[in-house]
Amino acid sequence: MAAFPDIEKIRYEGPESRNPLAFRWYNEAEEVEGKTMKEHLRFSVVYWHTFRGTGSDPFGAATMVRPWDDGSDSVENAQNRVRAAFELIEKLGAPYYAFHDRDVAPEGATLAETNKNLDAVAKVLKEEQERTGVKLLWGTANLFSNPRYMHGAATSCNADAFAFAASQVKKCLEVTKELGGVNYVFWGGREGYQNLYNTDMKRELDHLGRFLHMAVDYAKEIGFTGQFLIEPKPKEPTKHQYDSDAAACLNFLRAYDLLDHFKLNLETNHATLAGHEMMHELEYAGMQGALGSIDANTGDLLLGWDTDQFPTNFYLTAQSMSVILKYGGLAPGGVNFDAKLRRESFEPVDLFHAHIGGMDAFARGLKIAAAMRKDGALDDFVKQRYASWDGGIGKEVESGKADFNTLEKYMLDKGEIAPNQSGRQEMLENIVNWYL
Ligand code: XUL
Ligand code: CO
Repeated sequence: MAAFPDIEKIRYEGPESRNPLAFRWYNEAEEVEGKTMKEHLRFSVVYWHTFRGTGSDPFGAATMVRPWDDGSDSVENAQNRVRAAFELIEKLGAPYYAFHDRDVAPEGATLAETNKNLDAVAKVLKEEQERTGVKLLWGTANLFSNPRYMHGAATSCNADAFAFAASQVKKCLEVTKELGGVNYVFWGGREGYQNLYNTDMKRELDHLGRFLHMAVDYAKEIGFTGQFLIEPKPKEPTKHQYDSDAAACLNFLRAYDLLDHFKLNLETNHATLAGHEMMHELEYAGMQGALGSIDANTGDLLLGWDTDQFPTNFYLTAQSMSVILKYGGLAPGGVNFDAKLRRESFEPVDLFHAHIGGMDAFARGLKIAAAMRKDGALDDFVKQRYASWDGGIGKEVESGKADFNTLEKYMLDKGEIAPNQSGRQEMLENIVNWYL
C-alpha cells in the first residue's frame, strides 16, 4: 500500500509555477558550470527527522500523523517504514539518503539481537535501493540516545561504554559498506563535558583519537572506501562539545594524526550555534582541503538552540554554494537535509513541502552563486584588494625572501606605508543583491 497515494512524482515546472508540489528551481538535468544540478547538489533525505521524528517536545507528546507506521518497535514495522521512506525519496527525486543505525532498526535486548535486527532492516534497505536507484550518502552510529552513553561514548569515563560504541561503529561500518555508502559520519553526540570538576579532558580526547584510528583501521580491514567525515557542533547535548567547530575539529585531527583520513560534514545550524556563519565554516574547511559534505538546514536567530529548520533563504544558500563551487564541489559528499518539520506541520504532505522548499532554495542558490562567479564581481575585488602582495615587498614576504631586517630597512627607507583603500563592504553587499 502506498504511503503517499495522493502525491505524484514531483516535477520541475519553472519559476512561474504556482503549484506548491512542483519545483520552481530544481531542474535536475539543468547544467550549471558544466555539471547538472543533480551532480552539484547530491541531495539526501535524512531518515531520523523525516521518518522517526514524532513532533514531540519537552512540553508535549507526538503530533505527526504517519499512517504507514504502527508505532511499534517491531522489525516488521521498521521494514515497512523503509518502503514508505523510499516512496518519498523516489517521488522527490533525491538521489541519496542518510541514516543512523538506530533510526532504521530497533535495539534488541542484547548487542547480538540488535545487530540481527539491523541486518533484517538493511536487507530491505538494499532491496529498496536496488528498486529505486536511490543511494546511501552516509551511515552513522547513534552513540548518544541510549542511557549507557550518558557520560559519552568514545570519551566516556566507563571503558565498557567505549567498547560498546566500538562494536556499534564496527557493525555500522559493515552495513554502510554493504549498502554502498559513499561516506561515513561521526557526529560527536555526547562526546564533550558539562563540568571540568569531574572530567579528565586529556584522557577523553586521547580515547577519541584511539577510537577514530580503530575505525580507520577497521574500514581498511573490510575494504570500506567511503570518505570519513566529522560533523562539528559546539553545544547540545553537552555544554562543551569537543568537536565545537571546523577549526577545533581540524586541530584535533592534526593533533591525533588523523588528517589524512577525515574531512568535515558542516551543518548550518551548528555553525550559527558556534557563533559563525555557515560561509565561514565552509571557507575554513575548504582552504584546508577538508570540505566533505553539508547538513543543510537553518537555525532561528531568535532562538539559541538547534532548531534544524528546512533552509528557504536564497541569501544563505547562495553564500553556501559560492564557497562550495569555489572549492570544486562536495562529491562524494552532498547536501543532506538534516532538518525537521515544525510539530504543527503534522501531515505527510508537509514532508514534501519541506523538501521541495529546501531543494529549490539550494538550486536557486547554486544559480545565483554561478552567476556571481561568472561576472567575477567579488573575486576581482578581492584580488585587487590584495594586489600589494603580488609584487614588491609583499611578494618577498610570501616567497620567504624577506625577514625582519629587510622589512625594517624597507620601512626605514620608505618612512610610511602606502595609503590604505576602502574595503567597500556596503558596495559589495549591494552587488550581491543584484544577483538575488
Ligand atoms: C545533531 C546532528 C546529527 C548528525 C548525525 O545535531 O546534526 O543528526 O547529523 O549524527
Ligand atoms: Co547533522
